[in-house]
Amino acid sequence: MGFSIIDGPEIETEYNNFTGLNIPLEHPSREAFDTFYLKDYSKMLLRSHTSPAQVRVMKERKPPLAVVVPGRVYRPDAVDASHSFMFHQIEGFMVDEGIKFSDLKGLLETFAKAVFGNDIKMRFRPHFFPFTEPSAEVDISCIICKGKGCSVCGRKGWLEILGSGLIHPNVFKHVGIDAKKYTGFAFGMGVERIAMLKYGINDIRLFFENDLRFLRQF
Ligand code: 2NL
Repeated sequence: MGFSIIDGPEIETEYNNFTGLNIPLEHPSREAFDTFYLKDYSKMLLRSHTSPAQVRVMKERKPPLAVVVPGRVYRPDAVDASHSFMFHQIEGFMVDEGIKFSDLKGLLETFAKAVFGNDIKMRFRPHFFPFTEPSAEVDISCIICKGKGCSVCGRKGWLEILGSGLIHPNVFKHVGIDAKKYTGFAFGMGVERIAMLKYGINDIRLFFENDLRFLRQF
């Protein structure tokens, strides 16, 4: 689809991880409880999402832009079957004149059908992210019960696969892109979560235990 694949550093500034993304100073995700800081409340941290790499790209390059950023992210969560202190995200964004929500919708539907099959349904659910407005979470019809309701989807018939939205004008201001001229969309997803849904993996720790029998079965 013409997206450039870009890397960013895993050690980031507080500015790129939070402030540039319109995440307010009092936001709970900034606390040491939810983010690994290198020294006590220093300005450097382990990125808690891949978005700071997108902030870097927007500062360095001019629109039109179409970029995806895969990579490791870190959060001080207690490890269990669905949480790990390190996991992977893929985020993407597109910025140009006249980018619309329907562009995002078409892209994500193509993605969801390529990964989960042509017969899935997709829905957008209104949500809040500080860095997008409007924001939406995206669900697909449950791949196990086809939407009827089962234990995998918690009887809802839908599975959340990612978050998305139109880039907030305050983010454009921080990176020096003219929000009157340009619009854009962005989306982000957890790589392990997508793989766990697609392949029916019930424990995230399997990805990181280095047992090659686990990886070789795919
Ligand atoms: C989720 C949600 C999202 C973005 C990531 C983004 C990046 C920039 C500006 C605006 Cl630089 N947005 N990224 C937007 C919406 C959702 O991720 O649940 N990820 C696992």
